[in-house]
Amino acid sequence: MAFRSCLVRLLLPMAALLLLAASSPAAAQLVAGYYSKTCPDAEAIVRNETEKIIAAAPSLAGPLLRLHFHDCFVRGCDASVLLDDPNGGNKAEKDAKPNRSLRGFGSVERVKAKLEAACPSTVSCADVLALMARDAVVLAKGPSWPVALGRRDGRVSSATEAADSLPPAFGDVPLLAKIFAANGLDLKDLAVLSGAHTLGTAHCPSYAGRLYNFSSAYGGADPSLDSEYADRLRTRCGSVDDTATLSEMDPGSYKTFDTSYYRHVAKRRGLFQSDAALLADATTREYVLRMATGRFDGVFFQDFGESMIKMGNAGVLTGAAQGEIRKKCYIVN
Ligand code: HEM
Ligand SMILES: *[C@@H]1O[C@H](CO)[C@@H](O)[C@H](O)[C@H]1NC(C)=O
Ligand SMILES: *[C@@H]1O[C@H](CO)[C@@H](O)[C@H](O)[C@H]1NC(C)=O
Ligand SMILES: CC(=O)N[C@H]1CO[C@H](CO)[C@@H](O)[C@@H]1O
Repeated sequence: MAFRSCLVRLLLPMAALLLLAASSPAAAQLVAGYYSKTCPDAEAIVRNETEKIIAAAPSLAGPLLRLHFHDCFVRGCDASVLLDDPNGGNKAEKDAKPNRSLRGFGSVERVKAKLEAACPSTVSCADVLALMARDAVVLAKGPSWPVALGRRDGRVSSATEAADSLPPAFGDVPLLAKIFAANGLDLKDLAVLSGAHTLGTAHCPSYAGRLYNFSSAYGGADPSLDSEYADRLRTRCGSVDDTATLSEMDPGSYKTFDTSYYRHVAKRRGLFQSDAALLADATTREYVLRMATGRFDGVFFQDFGESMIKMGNAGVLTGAAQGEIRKKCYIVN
Protein backbone atom coordinates (compact mmCIF):
# COMPACT_ATOMS: atom_id res chain seq x y z
CA MET A 1 0.00 0.00 0.00
CA ALA A 2 2.73 2.43 1.07
CA PHE A 3 4.76 1.40 -1.95
CA ARG A 4 1.79 1.78 -4.24
CA SER A 5 0.88 5.23 -2.99
CA CYS A 6 4.54 6.21 -3.24
CA LEU A 7 4.62 5.04 -6.83
CA VAL A 8 1.37 6.85 -7.59
CA ARG A 9 2.81 10.02 -6.10
CA LEU A 10 5.80 9.75 -8.39
CA LEU A 11 3.95 8.69 -11.50
CA LEU A 12 0.96 11.00 -11.40
CA PRO A 13 2.95 14.25 -11.58
CA MET A 14 5.03 12.77 -14.39
CA ALA A 15 1.90 11.80 -16.30
CA ALA A 16 0.55 15.27 -15.59
CA LEU A 17 3.63 16.91 -17.08
CA LEU A 18 3.48 14.71 -20.15
CA LEU A 19 -0.16 15.58 -20.65
CA LEU A 20 0.57 19.27 -20.21
CA ALA A 21 3.35 19.10 -22.76
CA ALA A 22 1.23 17.17 -25.23
CA SER A 23 -1.81 19.42 -25.21
CA SER A 24 -1.89 22.88 -26.71
CA PRO A 25 -2.79 25.67 -24.26
CA ALA A 26 -6.13 26.25 -25.98
CA ALA A 27 -7.18 22.66 -25.37
CA ALA A 28 -5.76 22.46 -21.86
CA GLN A 29 -7.24 19.67 -19.75
CA LEU A 30 -7.52 19.10 -16.06
CA VAL A 31 -4.69 16.90 -14.82
CA ALA A 32 -3.86 14.99 -11.66
CA GLY A 33 -1.02 16.55 -9.69
CA TYR A 34 -1.46 19.91 -11.41
CA TYR A 35 0.04 21.76 -8.42
CA SER A 36 2.88 19.30 -7.77
CA LYS A 37 5.48 21.89 -8.79
CA THR A 38 3.78 25.18 -7.94
CA CYS A 39 2.15 24.20 -4.64
CA PRO A 40 3.14 20.65 -3.68
CA ASP A 41 1.25 20.73 -0.37
CA ALA A 42 -1.98 22.03 -1.90
CA GLU A 43 -3.95 18.79 -1.64
CA ALA A 44 -2.61 18.01 1.86
CA ILE A 45 -3.53 21.50 3.05
CA VAL A 46 -7.07 21.12 1.76
CA ARG A 47 -7.38 17.65 3.28
CA ASN A 48 -6.01 18.69 6.67
CA GLU A 49 -8.21 21.77 6.88
CA THR A 50 -11.30 19.89 5.72
CA GLU A 51 -10.62 17.28 8.38
CA LYS A 52 -10.63 19.98 11.06
CA ILE A 53 -13.78 21.54 9.66
CA ILE A 54 -15.70 18.25 9.57
CA ALA A 55 -14.40 17.21 13.00
CA ALA A 56 -15.80 20.45 14.43
CA ALA A 57 -19.04 20.32 12.39
CA PRO A 58 -19.83 16.90 10.86
CA SER A 59 -23.04 18.26 9.34
CA LEU A 60 -20.95 20.33 6.89
CA ALA A 61 -20.01 17.29 4.79
CA GLY A 62 -23.27 17.48 2.82
CA PRO A 63 -23.14 21.24 2.24
CA LEU A 64 -19.52 21.04 1.01
CA LEU A 65 -20.47 18.33 -1.49
CA ARG A 66 -23.49 20.34 -2.62
CA LEU A 67 -21.45 23.50 -3.16
CA HIS A 68 -19.33 21.78 -5.83
CA PHE A 69 -22.48 20.43 -7.52
CA HIS A 70 -24.13 23.86 -7.63
CA ASP A 71 -20.92 25.41 -8.85
CA CYS A 72 -20.50 22.95 -11.73
CA PHE A 73 -24.11 23.17 -12.93
CA VAL A 74 -24.00 26.95 -13.38
CA ARG A 75 -21.38 28.19 -15.90
CA GLY A 76 -19.24 25.12 -15.24
CA CYS A 77 -17.01 24.40 -12.25
CA ASP A 78 -15.54 27.91 -12.00
CA ALA A 79 -16.30 28.85 -8.37
CA SER A 80 -18.93 31.33 -9.57
CA VAL A 81 -21.13 29.96 -6.78
CA LEU A 82 -18.80 31.55 -4.22
CA LEU A 83 -18.95 35.11 -5.57
CA ASP A 84 -20.87 37.80 -3.75
CA ASP A 85 -22.91 40.29 -5.72
CA PRO A 86 -20.29 43.00 -6.40
CA ASN A 87 -22.92 45.69 -5.80
CA GLY A 88 -23.80 44.35 -2.38
CA GLY A 89 -27.19 43.28 -3.70
CA ASN A 90 -28.74 39.87 -4.24
CA LYS A 91 -28.03 39.22 -7.90
CA ALA A 92 -25.21 36.64 -7.55
CA GLU A 93 -25.53 32.91 -8.10
CA LYS A 94 -25.58 32.21 -4.36
CA ASP A 95 -28.63 34.47 -4.04
CA ALA A 96 -30.75 32.42 -6.44
CA LYS A 97 -33.67 30.60 -4.86
CA PRO A 98 -32.27 27.06 -5.15
CA ASN A 99 -29.03 28.36 -3.71
CA ARG A 100 -30.28 30.19 -0.70
CA SER A 101 -29.91 27.11 1.46
CA LEU A 102 -26.25 26.63 0.58
CA ARG A 103 -23.78 26.47 3.47
CA GLY A 104 -20.03 26.08 3.90
CA PHE A 105 -18.87 29.36 2.34
CA GLY A 106 -16.88 30.31 5.44
CA SER A 107 -15.11 26.93 5.47
CA VAL A 108 -14.05 27.30 1.83
CA GLU A 109 -12.72 30.78 2.55
CA ARG A 110 -10.74 29.43 5.49
CA VAL A 111 -9.08 26.73 3.36
CA LYS A 112 -8.39 29.22 0.59
CA ALA A 113 -6.68 31.56 3.11
CA LYS A 114 -4.33 28.71 4.14
CA LEU A 115 -3.50 28.05 0.50
CA GLU A 116 -2.82 31.73 -0.16
CA ALA A 117 -0.46 31.78 2.80
CA ALA A 118 1.45 28.77 1.42
CA CYS A 119 1.35 29.60 -2.30
CA PRO A 120 -0.16 32.99 -3.21
CA SER A 121 -2.38 33.26 -6.30
CA THR A 122 -1.78 29.65 -7.31
CA VAL A 123 -4.66 27.35 -6.37
CA SER A 124 -8.07 28.23 -7.82
CA CYS A 125 -11.23 28.39 -5.75
CA ALA A 126 -12.87 26.03 -8.26
CA ASP A 127 -10.22 23.39 -7.50
CA VAL A 128 -10.66 23.98 -3.76
CA LEU A 129 -14.37 23.21 -4.14
CA ALA A 130 -13.65 20.00 -6.09
CA LEU A 131 -11.11 18.82 -3.50
CA MET A 132 -13.23 19.73 -0.49
CA ALA A 133 -16.24 17.89 -1.95
CA ARG A 134 -14.13 14.74 -2.37
CA ASP A 135 -12.54 15.03 1.07
CA ALA A 136 -15.92 15.66 2.71
CA VAL A 137 -17.28 12.45 1.16
CA VAL A 138 -14.22 10.50 2.35
CA LEU A 139 -14.64 11.89 5.87
CA ALA A 140 -18.29 10.80 5.81
CA LYS A 141 -17.00 7.24 5.20
CA GLY A 142 -17.66 7.40 1.48
CA PRO A 143 -15.43 6.65 -1.49
CA SER A 144 -12.38 8.56 -2.67
CA TRP A 145 -11.55 9.42 -6.26
CA PRO A 146 -8.69 11.21 -8.01
CA VAL A 147 -9.50 14.87 -8.58
CA ALA A 148 -7.85 16.25 -11.70
CA LEU A 149 -6.95 19.90 -11.21
CA GLY A 150 -6.19 23.08 -13.12
CA ARG A 151 -9.63 24.74 -13.10
CA ARG A 152 -9.57 28.52 -13.21
CA ASP A 153 -12.04 30.86 -11.56
CA GLY A 154 -14.73 32.71 -13.47
CA ARG A 155 -15.51 36.38 -13.11
CA VAL A 156 -19.28 36.26 -13.49
CA SER A 157 -22.04 35.08 -11.21
CA SER A 158 -25.74 35.44 -11.90
CA ALA A 159 -28.80 34.62 -9.82
CA THR A 160 -31.16 34.27 -12.80
CA GLU A 161 -28.73 31.92 -14.52
CA ALA A 162 -28.56 29.74 -11.41
CA ALA A 163 -32.34 29.58 -11.20
CA ASP A 164 -32.43 28.33 -14.81
CA SER A 165 -29.51 25.89 -14.66
CA LEU A 166 -30.06 24.05 -11.39
CA PRO A 167 -32.42 21.08 -11.22
CA PRO A 168 -35.58 21.91 -9.26
CA ALA A 169 -36.77 19.67 -6.42
CA PHE A 170 -40.05 19.10 -8.31
CA GLY A 171 -38.23 17.90 -11.45
CA ASP A 172 -39.28 14.71 -13.23
CA VAL A 173 -36.76 12.49 -15.06
CA PRO A 174 -37.16 14.12 -18.51
CA LEU A 175 -36.44 17.55 -17.02
CA LEU A 176 -33.62 16.33 -14.76
CA ALA A 177 -32.09 14.34 -17.64
CA LYS A 178 -32.11 17.45 -19.83
CA ILE A 179 -30.36 19.55 -17.17
CA PHE A 180 -27.82 16.78 -16.51
CA ALA A 181 -27.17 16.34 -20.24
CA ALA A 182 -26.31 20.04 -20.47
CA ASN A 183 -23.46 19.22 -18.09
CA GLY A 184 -22.25 16.12 -19.94
CA LEU A 185 -24.04 13.78 -17.54
CA ASP A 186 -26.35 10.92 -18.52
CA LEU A 187 -29.23 9.04 -16.89
CA LYS A 188 -26.89 6.77 -14.99
CA ASP A 189 -25.07 9.80 -13.58
CA LEU A 190 -28.46 11.14 -12.49
CA ALA A 191 -29.24 7.94 -10.59
CA VAL A 192 -25.73 7.81 -9.12
CA LEU A 193 -25.31 11.46 -8.15
CA SER A 194 -28.79 11.64 -6.62
CA GLY A 195 -27.20 9.23 -4.14
CA ALA A 196 -25.45 12.32 -2.72
CA HIS A 197 -28.72 12.76 -0.84
CA THR A 198 -27.38 10.08 1.50
CA LEU A 199 -25.84 13.13 3.22
CA GLY A 200 -27.41 16.23 4.64
CA THR A 201 -30.71 17.90 5.33
CA ALA A 202 -33.41 19.89 3.58
CA HIS A 203 -35.64 22.76 4.53
CA CYS A 204 -39.35 22.15 4.68
CA PRO A 205 -40.26 24.29 1.59
CA SER A 206 -38.17 21.92 -0.57
CA TYR A 207 -40.73 19.13 -0.09
CA ALA A 208 -43.79 20.67 1.62
CA GLY A 209 -45.50 20.93 -1.76
CA ARG A 210 -45.72 17.12 -1.73
CA LEU A 211 -47.46 17.09 1.63
CA TYR A 212 -50.01 19.85 1.10
CA ASN A 213 -51.97 21.04 -1.87
CA PHE A 214 -50.27 18.66 -4.34
CA SER A 215 -53.47 17.32 -5.90
CA SER A 216 -57.10 17.51 -4.95
CA ALA A 217 -57.18 13.72 -4.92
CA TYR A 218 -55.12 11.84 -2.29
CA GLY A 219 -55.98 14.46 0.36
CA GLY A 220 -53.62 16.97 -1.21
CA ALA A 221 -50.56 14.72 -0.93
CA ASP A 222 -48.25 13.46 -3.67
CA PRO A 223 -49.42 9.91 -4.50
CA SER A 224 -45.82 8.87 -5.24
CA LEU A 225 -44.95 9.44 -1.56
CA ASP A 226 -45.60 6.63 0.93
CA SER A 227 -48.67 7.83 2.84
CA GLU A 228 -47.44 6.76 6.28
CA TYR A 229 -44.19 8.59 5.64
CA ALA A 230 -46.13 11.65 4.44
CA ASP A 231 -48.04 11.64 7.75
CA ARG A 232 -44.79 11.59 9.65
CA LEU A 233 -43.29 14.40 7.56
CA ARG A 234 -46.42 16.51 8.13
CA THR A 235 -45.85 16.41 11.89
CA ARG A 236 -42.43 17.99 11.32
CA CYS A 237 -43.09 20.31 8.42
CA GLY A 238 -46.28 22.20 9.24
CA SER A 239 -46.72 24.29 6.10
CA VAL A 240 -45.08 25.45 2.88
CA ASP A 241 -44.02 28.58 4.75
CA ASP A 242 -42.08 26.75 7.47
CA THR A 243 -38.47 27.71 6.72
CA ALA A 244 -37.05 26.66 10.10
CA THR A 245 -37.56 22.89 10.10
CA LEU A 246 -34.91 20.58 8.66
CA SER A 247 -35.43 16.96 7.59
CA GLU A 248 -32.89 14.39 6.48
CA MET A 249 -33.10 12.92 2.98
CA ASP A 250 -31.60 9.71 4.43
CA PRO A 251 -33.05 9.52 7.95
CA GLY A 252 -31.07 7.26 10.24
CA SER A 253 -27.73 7.77 8.50
CA TYR A 254 -27.64 11.29 7.08
CA LYS A 255 -24.07 11.85 8.23
CA THR A 256 -22.78 8.62 6.68
CA PHE A 257 -22.22 8.18 2.97
CA ASP A 258 -23.86 4.84 2.12
CA THR A 259 -26.59 3.20 0.01
CA SER A 260 -29.43 3.60 2.53
CA TYR A 261 -30.73 6.62 0.55
CA TYR A 262 -31.67 4.13 -2.18
CA ARG A 263 -33.58 1.95 0.30
CA HIS A 264 -35.68 4.97 1.29
CA VAL A 265 -36.33 5.86 -2.35
CA ALA A 266 -37.24 2.24 -3.18
CA LYS A 267 -39.81 2.32 -0.35
CA ARG A 268 -41.32 5.50 -1.85
CA ARG A 269 -39.75 7.54 0.90
CA GLY A 270 -37.51 9.75 -1.17
CA LEU A 271 -37.85 13.28 0.21
CA PHE A 272 -38.03 15.31 -3.01
CA GLN A 273 -40.10 14.70 -6.12
CA SER A 274 -36.75 14.44 -7.92
CA ASP A 275 -35.81 11.49 -5.67
CA ALA A 276 -39.18 9.80 -6.15
CA ALA A 277 -38.96 10.40 -9.90
CA LEU A 278 -36.03 7.99 -10.13
CA LEU A 279 -38.57 5.16 -9.77
CA ALA A 280 -40.57 6.38 -12.80
CA ASP A 281 -37.87 5.79 -15.44
CA ALA A 282 -36.69 2.27 -16.32
CA THR A 283 -32.94 3.07 -16.23
CA THR A 284 -32.90 5.04 -13.00
CA ARG A 285 -35.40 2.68 -11.37
CA GLU A 286 -33.21 -0.32 -12.10
CA TYR A 287 -30.25 1.45 -10.47
CA VAL A 288 -32.21 2.46 -7.38
CA LEU A 289 -33.58 -1.03 -6.84
CA ARG A 290 -30.18 -2.65 -7.36
CA MET A 291 -28.44 -0.32 -4.89
CA ALA A 292 -31.32 -0.71 -2.43
CA THR A 293 -30.46 -4.39 -1.99
CA GLY A 294 -27.33 -3.37 -0.07
CA ARG A 295 -25.29 -5.93 -2.02
CA PHE A 296 -23.64 -3.41 -4.34
CA ASP A 297 -22.16 -0.82 -2.00
CA GLY A 298 -18.76 -1.18 -3.68
CA VAL A 299 -20.36 -0.61 -7.08
CA PHE A 300 -22.08 2.54 -5.83
CA PHE A 301 -18.82 3.86 -4.39
CA GLN A 302 -17.02 3.23 -7.69
CA ASP A 303 -19.87 4.75 -9.73
CA PHE A 304 -20.07 7.80 -7.49
CA GLY A 305 -16.39 8.60 -7.97
CA GLU A 306 -16.71 8.20 -11.73
CA SER A 307 -19.77 10.44 -11.94
CA MET A 308 -18.14 13.06 -9.71
CA ILE A 309 -15.12 13.13 -12.02
CA LYS A 310 -17.47 13.70 -14.97
CA MET A 311 -19.36 16.43 -13.10
CA GLY A 312 -16.07 18.08 -12.14
CA ASN A 313 -15.18 18.47 -15.82
CA ALA A 314 -18.32 20.43 -16.66
CA GLY A 315 -17.53 23.68 -18.48
CA VAL A 316 -14.16 24.16 -16.79
CA LEU A 317 -11.96 27.15 -17.59
CA THR A 318 -8.33 26.16 -18.19
CA GLY A 319 -5.13 27.77 -19.38
CA ALA A 320 -3.84 31.28 -18.78
CA ALA A 321 -6.24 32.82 -21.29
CA GLN A 322 -9.36 31.80 -19.38
CA GLY A 323 -10.53 33.12 -16.03
CA GLU A 324 -8.18 33.87 -13.16
CA ILE A 325 -6.90 32.54 -9.84
CA ARG A 326 -8.94 34.47 -7.33
CA LYS A 327 -7.17 35.62 -4.17
CA LYS A 328 -10.38 35.54 -2.20
CA CYS A 329 -13.17 33.26 -3.28
CA TYR A 330 -16.04 35.69 -2.69
CA ILE A 331 -14.68 38.46 -4.90
CA VAL A 332 -12.99 38.68 -8.31
CA ASN A 333 -9.43 40.03 -8.32
C1 HEM B 1 -31.01 15.41 -9.25
C2 HEM B 1 -31.19 16.69 -9.06
C3 HEM B 1 -31.12 17.31 -7.70
C4 HEM B 1 -32.10 18.00 -7.09
C5 HEM B 1 -33.47 18.33 -7.65
C6 HEM B 1 -31.61 18.37 -5.78
C7 HEM B 1 -32.33 19.11 -4.87
C8 HEM B 1 -31.92 19.35 -3.57
C9 HEM B 1 -32.69 20.08 -2.60
C10 HEM B 1 -34.05 20.71 -2.84
C11 HEM B 1 -32.00 20.07 -1.44
C12 HEM B 1 -32.42 20.66 -0.11
C13 HEM B 1 -32.12 22.13 0.01
C14 HEM B 1 -32.71 22.67 1.29
O1 HEM B 1 -33.94 22.69 1.38
O2 HEM B 1 -31.94 23.04 2.21
C15 HEM B 1 -30.78 19.33 -1.68
C16 HEM B 1 -29.82 19.09 -0.74
C17 HEM B 1 -28.63 18.46 -1.00
N1 HEM B 1 -28.18 18.05 -2.24
FE1 HEM B 1 -29.28 17.90 -3.92
N2 HEM B 1 -30.35 17.89 -5.63
C18 HEM B 1 -29.99 17.23 -6.78
C19 HEM B 1 -28.77 16.65 -7.05
C20 HEM B 1 -27.69 16.69 -6.20
C21 HEM B 1 -26.34 16.33 -6.57
C22 HEM B 1 -25.89 15.93 -7.97
C23 HEM B 1 -25.59 16.47 -5.45
C24 HEM B 1 -24.11 16.25 -5.26
C25 HEM B 1 -23.36 15.53 -6.04
C26 HEM B 1 -26.47 16.88 -4.37
C27 HEM B 1 -26.12 17.05 -3.08
C28 HEM B 1 -26.94 17.53 -2.08
C29 HEM B 1 -26.57 17.53 -0.67
C30 HEM B 1 -25.31 16.96 -0.08
C31 HEM B 1 -27.65 18.14 0.01
C32 HEM B 1 -27.73 18.42 1.51
C33 HEM B 1 -27.14 19.78 1.81
C34 HEM B 1 -27.21 20.16 3.29
O3 HEM B 1 -27.11 19.29 4.15
O4 HEM B 1 -27.35 21.36 3.56
N3 HEM B 1 -27.74 17.04 -4.89
N4 HEM B 1 -30.76 18.92 -2.99
C1 LIG C 1 -1.26 17.39 7.34
O1 LIG C 1 -1.48 16.67 8.54
C2 LIG C 1 -0.54 15.63 8.73
C3 LIG C 1 -0.99 14.81 9.93
O2 LIG C 1 -1.41 15.64 10.97
C4 LIG C 1 0.84 16.24 8.91
O3 LIG C 1 1.81 15.23 9.10
C5 LIG C 1 1.18 17.03 7.65
O4 LIG C 1 2.43 17.70 7.82
C6 LIG C 1 0.10 18.05 7.32
N1 LIG C 1 0.41 18.61 6.03
C7 LIG C 1 0.23 19.89 5.74
C8 LIG C 1 0.69 20.32 4.41
O5 LIG C 1 -0.31 20.68 6.48
C1 LIG D 1 -52.78 25.51 -3.72
O1 LIG D 1 -52.62 25.38 -5.12
C2 LIG D 1 -53.34 26.34 -5.86
C3 LIG D 1 -53.19 26.00 -7.34
O2 LIG D 1 -51.90 25.63 -7.65
C4 LIG D 1 -52.82 27.72 -5.50
O3 LIG D 1 -53.52 28.70 -6.23
C5 LIG D 1 -52.98 27.95 -4.01
O4 LIG D 1 -52.43 29.19 -3.64
C6 LIG D 1 -52.30 26.86 -3.23
N1 LIG D 1 -52.58 27.00 -1.79
C7 LIG D 1 -51.62 26.94 -0.88
C8 LIG D 1 -52.05 27.05 0.54
O5 LIG D 1 -50.45 26.76 -1.15
C1 LIG E 1 -24.24 32.86 1.01
C2 LIG E 1 -25.58 33.44 0.97
O1 LIG E 1 -25.84 34.41 0.28
N1 LIG E 1 -26.45 32.87 1.73
C3 LIG E 1 -27.78 33.39 1.88
C4 LIG E 1 -28.77 32.35 1.44
O2 LIG E 1 -30.07 32.75 1.71
C5 LIG E 1 -30.34 33.03 3.07
C6 LIG E 1 -31.79 33.41 3.18
O3 LIG E 1 -32.59 32.44 2.64
C7 LIG E 1 -29.44 34.14 3.57
O4 LIG E 1 -29.66 34.34 4.96
C8 LIG E 1 -28.00 33.76 3.33
O5 LIG E 1 -27.17 34.83 3.67
